[in-house]
Amino acid sequence: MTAKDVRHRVEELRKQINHHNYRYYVLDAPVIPDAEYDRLLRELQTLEQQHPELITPDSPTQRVGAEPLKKFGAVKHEVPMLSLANAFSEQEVLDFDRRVRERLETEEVEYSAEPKLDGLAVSLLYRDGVFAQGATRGDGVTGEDVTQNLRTIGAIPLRLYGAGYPALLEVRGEVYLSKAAFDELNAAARARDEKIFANPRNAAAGSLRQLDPKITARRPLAFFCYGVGAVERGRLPGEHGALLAQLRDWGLPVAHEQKVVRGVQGCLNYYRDMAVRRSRLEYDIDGVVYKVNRLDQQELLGFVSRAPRWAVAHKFPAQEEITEVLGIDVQVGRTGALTPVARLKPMFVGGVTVSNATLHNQDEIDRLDIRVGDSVIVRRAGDVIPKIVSVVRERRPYGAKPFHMPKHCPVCGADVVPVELEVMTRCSNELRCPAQSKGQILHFVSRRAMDIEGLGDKLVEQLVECKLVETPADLYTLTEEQLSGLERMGEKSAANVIAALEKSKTTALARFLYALGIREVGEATALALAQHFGDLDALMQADEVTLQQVPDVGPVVAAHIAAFFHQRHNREVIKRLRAAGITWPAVKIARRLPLAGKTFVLTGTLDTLMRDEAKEKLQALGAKVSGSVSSKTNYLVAGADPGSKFDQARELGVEILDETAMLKMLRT
Ligand code: 5U1
Repeated sequence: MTAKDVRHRVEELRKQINHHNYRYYVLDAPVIPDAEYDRLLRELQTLEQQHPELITPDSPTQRVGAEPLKKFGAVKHEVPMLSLANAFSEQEVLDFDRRVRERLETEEVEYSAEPKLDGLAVSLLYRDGVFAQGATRGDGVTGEDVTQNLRTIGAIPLRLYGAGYPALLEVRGEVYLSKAAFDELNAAARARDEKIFANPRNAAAGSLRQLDPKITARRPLAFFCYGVGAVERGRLPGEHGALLAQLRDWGLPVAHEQKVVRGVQGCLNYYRDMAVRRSRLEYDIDGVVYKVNRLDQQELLGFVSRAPRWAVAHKFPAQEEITEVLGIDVQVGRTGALTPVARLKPMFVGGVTVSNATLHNQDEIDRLDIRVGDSVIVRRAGDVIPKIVSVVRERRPYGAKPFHMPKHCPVCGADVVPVELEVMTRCSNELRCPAQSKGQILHFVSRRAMDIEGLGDKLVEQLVECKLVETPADLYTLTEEQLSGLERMGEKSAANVIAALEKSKTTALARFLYALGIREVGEATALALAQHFGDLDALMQADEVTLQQVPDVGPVVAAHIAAFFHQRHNREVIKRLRAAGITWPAVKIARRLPLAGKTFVLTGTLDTLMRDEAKEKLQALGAKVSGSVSSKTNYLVAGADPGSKFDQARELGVEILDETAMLKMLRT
């Protein structure tokens, strides 16, 4: 190649790589596989190594390489980086909109609505389209020069894409870590026994503020822009939405969820929509931002003490709160598993009051080093169960001792044994531990199992404590006199319970199997077993190899089932239950499961079927029925007044059926 050829090839490669960066980071629509991209980058690196005179600072190869710093320099923001006023309720948003309309003397305002990312605000300065300097927000007037670290972030273009940008353009936005990147980072830290980050925001901030850019380069940071600061020699669109679209065209990623809405109702609808979508976004958000869309109106409104009058952050209820561990209880579950649970000083987090959080097992307690009296940070994201994420060590009270799981069952005092291959421990007293029999019985009577009404938590507790009931079979020996003699049991209630027990005797094989509480046998497996064997005796005699012929039954589940039926005690209980009159209609052995592999979700009120009936019908044909919509859902069956699942399904492009369509599908 001549020197001219090399120069042309280098330019061509840079153009191609920048184009693929744009497709990947901005449009989220890559057109070549990663391996092909890597090949282009390697070819460019090789040519630059052979011809160092061709290297330019905006070359895509020049992201990492700067030497570690002793400390960050200071950067003065020519246009101050403002903060945002917060609104914590719809009323506060209504007030914000009223103030805006009053000042502008207008009836309705158009807003740009955007997700508020939980990351780190930064400013990026482009001179003639080339990334020249990057800084943190700092105090809004002066920030830290993190140029070399920002260069390592793939989503930040080293050269703007396309043409027509101002000679000087300062872009503002947020550096963040996706939830998946955060989990990966923490998993790796855990594997190396290093300190883990409490949340993606801390991880992003910690990663960006590294003096050695090589460390930052190893962290999968991302970037979204949401506005501009200083602009010289160039014109920008007159509306915020159009401005973001222009920045996107210049290769700067903008959140895909950004949209222009009309009036305050448009804002509030956007908030509700984002609150639903939040848990499915790839990144954490702590609220949404509304900005007056017209820039001339923004100018009219101006600022008040470092915050613009034309924008507000509408925050979601706090997802993290600090509280105190009042105690650590150890609960014994239906299968005898011991679970430590932190009793917390109640606090409001993520929209609910939380007063306890599971600690899972001794490993988790050790990992967090959690002690009674500790102040802890509790996180409740979306509708996820609350979780203790870290301990505030500085606030640990003097003398707080490490917690160890008990060696004896806190309910019956029997020895605690480790569960093979798991970090869990179990009470060894399977047959006589009241916690286990109480749990077993509550499961047996539950709605999806034998569906025996009137046997609630308190009554079962009394029955077990008075030794009237030890196994589910004992339930069918109870008399009205025995029941009415118990606390808070009148004659009428006692008669109702006896009637409910009587009614439950006619059931279905699948329900009965589920009610037995065999480990790892949920409703779907119970149904598959019933359909495969057709009768209980055949199932009870099946060995592990035979059991594994049932769809979804693997070696572990097969071992649990075989072990359950092998136990004399269990066979005895089943014998007594059948002797008490429990029967089920013969099960037609399913040969064809036309809906096998299909996942359905049900929402709303169906016209003719109860939801449970619809579920049973679908499952009988091999379908899986799930409680929530995801990318794996094939069909959503929607009745009247569907909930948020309907919107989620629509967004994910899931096929939606009404009851008639579902029934037709069941028939054909
Ligand atoms: N999406 C978004 N986040 N955010 C943060 N827009 C946005 N705008 C901000 C901030 C601090 O400030 C400008 C309104 C000044």
